Amino acid sequence: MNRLPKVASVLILVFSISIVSLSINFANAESVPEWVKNTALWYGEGIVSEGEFLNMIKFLIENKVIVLDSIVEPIPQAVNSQIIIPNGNFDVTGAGFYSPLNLEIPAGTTVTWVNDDSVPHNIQSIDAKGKVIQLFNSPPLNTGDRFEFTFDDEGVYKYYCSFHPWRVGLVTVS
Ligand SMILES: [Cu+2]
Repeated sequence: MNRLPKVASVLILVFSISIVSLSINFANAESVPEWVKNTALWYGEGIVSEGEFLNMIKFLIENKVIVLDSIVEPIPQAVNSQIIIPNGNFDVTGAGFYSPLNLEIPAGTTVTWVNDDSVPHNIQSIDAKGKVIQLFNSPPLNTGDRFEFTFDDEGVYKYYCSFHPWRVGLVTVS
């Protein structure tokens, strides 16, 4: 039996096991039983068969000494999105638009409005004609206050601030 290729393959295997343990999960060397180490050694010396050696690897995997992470596709999750009520939003003559003015999000997204202006504002959902509807309606938001609403259904949602009704924003849910 030619020993060299076998020794080399053991080295490669040990090396790949350490790569696995480094890159996938930490495997504690102290949790590798003595008989496993001996089996690896004896396999290198041609004393134990390849089958026994592979059984030993199987033992290490089954006993979570070698931890293989299963590849799991990330599940798309609803994201949180912010709409900033910027400084100067109250000023009818200024830019100060909601940022973004039309927020586009997937269904299930929680939207947070943040009042970055120096005066209070509120968020009132309105219908196509500009009439307030009870869908998402915030109390007055002081500077730094936040208001959240989760959009579960597709559609184009309009809102305004009842204190400054010239400020109209959109949330488009697809
Ligand atoms: Cu306002």
